[in-house]
Amino acid sequence: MIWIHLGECTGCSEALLRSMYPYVDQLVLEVLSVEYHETIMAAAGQQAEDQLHAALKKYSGKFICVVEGSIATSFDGGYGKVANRTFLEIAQEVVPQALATIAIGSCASFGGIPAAAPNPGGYKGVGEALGMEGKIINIPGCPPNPINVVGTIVNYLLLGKLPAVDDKGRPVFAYGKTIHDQCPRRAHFENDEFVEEFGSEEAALGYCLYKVGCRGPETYNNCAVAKFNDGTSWPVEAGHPCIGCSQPDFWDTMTPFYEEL
Ligand code: FSX
Ligand code: SF4
Ligand code: F3S
Repeated sequence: MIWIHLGECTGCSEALLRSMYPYVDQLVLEVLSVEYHETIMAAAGQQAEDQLHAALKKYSGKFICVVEGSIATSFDGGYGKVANRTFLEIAQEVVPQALATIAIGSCASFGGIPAAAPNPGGYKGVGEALGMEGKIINIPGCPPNPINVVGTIVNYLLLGKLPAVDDKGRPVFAYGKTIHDQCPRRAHFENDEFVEEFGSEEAALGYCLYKVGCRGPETYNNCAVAKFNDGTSWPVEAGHPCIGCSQPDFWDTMTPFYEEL
């Protein structure tokens, strides 16, 4: 695996470090050969650059590429660089050589926060920026659930193929249903039992968060059943509305937060 970082916050990598089934140490030490990952590799500077190019030479056509972050396309890609090369140049070099490419996070999938209006850098998701839409698997979420990333990779390792995807390139096993359709607060929605103010009695009773801005009805993701951090919790369980972090055009179409759509 070669993992490249472009325009993002590294939350996707942070999420992956909390992977379980398998835990990240097993994943990195026993399951995958991680040839390049800026956050967790020991190398830095020229040594890191040399490692990327050595790995590309050795594994061209045989590696899984994971891209974290979106790509600046305005001003010849001038809004984002690593080692004096633009994100666009780096992605154009690495992605076409991969056996399969996984766009991890909403940034890599659809542009995400770097692409929020007015988007001076012209940030785009990887598929769109490279003209490779439909050839890249998208695992959106800001950050995505590591279960969905690992599930996609393990599916490939076990079955030799990527999982079935929808028309936005998202694996159906994870993004086939809305948050709303899997939400434990759904009965409150149907019964007109809503939280209208945080800290209220209705909030303590676990009523539906629609009126304080929940985007669960238009967000496709499996947070309600997969949960985060070893199944500990997820936004709505913690009392916070879903902000639609995995949808295309998150951030612009989901803000202002905390207001009913
Ligand atoms: Fe951050 Fe990843 Fe959000 Fe983006 O996650 S958690 S800004 S989807 O690319 O690092
Ligand atoms: Fe739907 Fe959100 Fe209400 Fe859950 S809290 S039932 S996802 S609107
Ligand atoms: Fe994101 Fe909503 Fe899940 S905000 S983490 S898609 S509950």
